[in-house]
Amino acid sequence: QKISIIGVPMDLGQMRRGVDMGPSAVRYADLNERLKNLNYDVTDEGDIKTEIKERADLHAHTSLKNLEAVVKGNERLSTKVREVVEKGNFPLVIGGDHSIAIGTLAGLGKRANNLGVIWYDAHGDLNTLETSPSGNIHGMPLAVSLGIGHEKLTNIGGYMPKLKPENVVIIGARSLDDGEKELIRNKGIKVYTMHEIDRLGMTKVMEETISYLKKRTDQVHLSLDLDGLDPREAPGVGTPVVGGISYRESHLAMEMLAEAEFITSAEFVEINPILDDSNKTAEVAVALIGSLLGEKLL
Ligand code: DIR
Ligand code: MN
Ligand code: MN
Ligand code: MN
Repeated sequence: QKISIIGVPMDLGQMRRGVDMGPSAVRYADLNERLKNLNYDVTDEGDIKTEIKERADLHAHTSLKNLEAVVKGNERLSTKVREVVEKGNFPLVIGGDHSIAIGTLAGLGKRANNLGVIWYDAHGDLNTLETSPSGNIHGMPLAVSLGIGHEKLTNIGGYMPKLKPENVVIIGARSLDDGEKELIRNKGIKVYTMHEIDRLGMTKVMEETISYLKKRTDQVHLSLDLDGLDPREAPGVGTPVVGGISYRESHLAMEMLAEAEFITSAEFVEINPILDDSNKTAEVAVALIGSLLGEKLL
């Protein structure tokens, strides 16, 4: 099978610098090599152009920070993802902050009848301009993909919505804003918070997630925010939250997804080498990508 790596050096969806270096950090951690050893035919598509860093435009008539630049970068990403899917390759998107999920899902959704998503994250990313405590678009991509939010964001790729709420499973949540909790209840979105992960164990969480999505979707995208993991093991993220998913649990989750053979695209986001301990977080990302794509211990 063919894999296309797409780097997205986007850092305008949040306020901390350095996450634009995520794609380089992951390449430096030997992503390509790792995938070639698994006998994939790998194409590195390079990086999507993102705007020159003029942060938090003071002139914007909106408190959605860097809206125009985030929209432009995501339009380009959406086009690239669609091209990659059309040539039959598996898109592997490397961020960059989580606002890039808007473009990834826009590119994927056009081709799928019933796109499913696993949102592996400490956060819900279900904010809107009205509910956001920060105005940071990286806290909004899941809401946007459901068609909820500023129309410049929801219309990226020229259609909306990209996703149905019943086709989403959130795993690892432990920092949800009030408006996000309300949206989860109103839309009936399936969520495994850290509480359920502790109670049921990751094995059961993944078994349930896989059978839930297999029943109702024809393609499944994994959107993995490295802050879903515990900051002890993935320290290079902009918004760490204690009490997260362990490296071992994450590794198991990826292996179970590989066994289920139903992931059709993936993205790994929020890797910030400036906040990292050496290049640990990028290395964790590459190890998880390896497992997700079929690496075995024996
Ligand atoms: C917070 C943080 N809920 C916000 N979100 C983050 O700004 O909307 N998402 N960090 O990954
Ligand atoms: Mn996120
Ligand atoms: Mn997060
Ligand atoms: Mn393992």
